Amino acid sequence: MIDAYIALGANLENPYQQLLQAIEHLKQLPLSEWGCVSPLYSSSPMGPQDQPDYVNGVAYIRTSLNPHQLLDELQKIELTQGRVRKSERWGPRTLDLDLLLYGQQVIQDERLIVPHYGMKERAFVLVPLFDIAPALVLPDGSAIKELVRLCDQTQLFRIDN
Ligand code: A4P
Ligand code: MG
Repeated sequence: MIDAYIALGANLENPYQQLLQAIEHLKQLPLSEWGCVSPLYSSSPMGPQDQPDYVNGVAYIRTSLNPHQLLDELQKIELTQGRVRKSERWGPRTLDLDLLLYGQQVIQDERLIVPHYGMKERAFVLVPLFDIAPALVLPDGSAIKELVRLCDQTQLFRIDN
């Protein structure tokens, strides 16, 4: 079993409920054991500003799925929850599930970049990841604790849950 961390994000059609529903789906992943989910946060949009605020969080699972099988499952959940892929980069979505970390593996192919390419700069990923894995070190040696200290958290608000 491999430790995997998954980022959850949504900003359409009751994003808070979208995340709760996604968590229920993640608990049902085949060949996997549910770990936990971070507190959820509200964050202002990165990218185009003419879209609603996001709800973000990070989930931890243990899995025997290989990384591409896991990505397939995450994309199935996105589609179940009404995700329509549009061409606009960083545009609004009902649910985005990104594979942040798959053990200490580094993956770079046409379908998958792991660790996720944006995670080291995004407070809405780093802060919830730190909440559930404060001692985590990325494959490149950077400590989550240090990345959190450096990131801009001014647009991030914890939702009581
Ligand atoms: N892909 C490659 N690596 C991965 C990975 N580690 N995890 C490929 C998941 N997918 C990965 O993804 C496009 C393709 O990326 C997939 O088919 C997969 O093969 P997508 O979900 O269709 O596209 P996307 O998510 O719109 O693109 P992108 O560039 O990944 O968007 P981001 O970077 O996820 O940004 N603001 C706030 N506050 N909070 C947010 O959560 N999210 C975004 C989306 C923009 N602004 C945001 C937030
Ligand atoms: Mg995505």
